[in-house]
Amino acid sequence: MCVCIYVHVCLCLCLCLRIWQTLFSKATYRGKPIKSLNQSNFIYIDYGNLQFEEFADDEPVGVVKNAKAVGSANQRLSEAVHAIKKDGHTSVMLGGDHSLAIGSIHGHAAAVGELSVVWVDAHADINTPMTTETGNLHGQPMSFLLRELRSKTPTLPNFSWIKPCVSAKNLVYIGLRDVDPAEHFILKLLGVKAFSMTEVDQLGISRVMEQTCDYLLQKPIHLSYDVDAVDPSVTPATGTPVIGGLTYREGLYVTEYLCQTGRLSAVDMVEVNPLRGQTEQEVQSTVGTAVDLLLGCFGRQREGNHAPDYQLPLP
Ligand code: Z70
Ligand code: MN
Ligand code: MN
Ligand code: MN
Repeated sequence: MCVCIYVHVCLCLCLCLRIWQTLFSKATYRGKPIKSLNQSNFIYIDYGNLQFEEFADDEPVGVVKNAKAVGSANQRLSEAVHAIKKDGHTSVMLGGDHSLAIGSIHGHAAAVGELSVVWVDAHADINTPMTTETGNLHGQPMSFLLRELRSKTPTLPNFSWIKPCVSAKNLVYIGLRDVDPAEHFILKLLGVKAFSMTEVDQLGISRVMEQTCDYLLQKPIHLSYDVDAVDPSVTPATGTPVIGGLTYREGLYVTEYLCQTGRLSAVDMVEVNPLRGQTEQEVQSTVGTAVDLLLGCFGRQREGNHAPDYQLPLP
C-alpha cells in the first residue's frame, strides 16, 4: 500500500552540510536511525550540497561577523535557486544558518519576479549591520532584501551583488517572540504585517493563516521557516531556542495551509542543528518535526492521502 505525494521538490543545499545529510540518506544519529525524507514517498531531485569558499581574512566589519564567507556563499545559493526555479521546480533549501535566506529569496525573485515572503520564526531577522547587537548575519537577512531598507544598509564585503527584491507590503511574519528594539522600530516604521505569538494566541492559527493569505494576494510564496518558531519542547536542537513557541500542530497547520494555496514556490527549512541536541530524543524530535513540516508543504495531509489512480483490490 503506497501513499504518494505528487510533488516536485528540488534542492538540498545548506550552510551546515553535516546537519541535513542525515535527512536524505541512511539517516542515523549516534548509530540509531532517524526519520528521513527518503522514507516518505516524497519525490524530489537532490541538487546536491553547494561547496562554499573559505576566507582566511574574513575580519569583522564593525561588529558583523563572517561577512565575506556569508556574502560569497549566498551568491552561489542565489544562482542555484534561480536555476531550480528556471527548471520549473519548487525549491527546497535545507539549513543551516538563516542567513542563507538572502541567497534563497534573491534567486527565487530573480527567476519569478515579485513574490510574497512568509517568515515563520521566533525572531524577525531584520537587524541592519548598523543595528545588530550580536553581529550575527542570521539576525539580519531581511534587511538586505527589503527595498525600503536599501538606504539604511551599508554594503558589506561580498554583498555588492545583492539587489533588494522584496517590498515590505509583501512580507508577513508568524511566530515572533524575541524581537530586538531596533527590529521592532523597523517593523512599525515599514508597517510590516506580523503575527507574533500574541496574535497566534488571540486569533488562533487558522485565522492567522486566513488573514496572511488574504493580505498577500496572488503572488508566488516564499516560505522561510526557522524551526525555532516551533516551541523548544518540540524542536530543541536549534541555535537560539525561545520558550513559548508554536505547538507542533500549529507549526504543521502553517505548512498545510500554504500548500493548499497552490502558490508555494520555494521553501527554506533552517536552523536545524543536531549538534545542539542534548539527547538523541531531542535530535529525533527536531529533525522529525522539520521533515513533517516539509511534507506538510508538499501535500501530506493528516486525514490521509491516496494516489489519484488508486484502485480498490477486487476479491
Ligand atoms: C538576534 C540577533 C536570531 C536566529 C537568533 C537574534 C536573531 N535578534 N535569529 N536566531 N535564527 O542576533 O540579531
Ligand atoms: Mn544561525
Ligand atoms: Mn531565523
Ligand atoms: Mn529564529
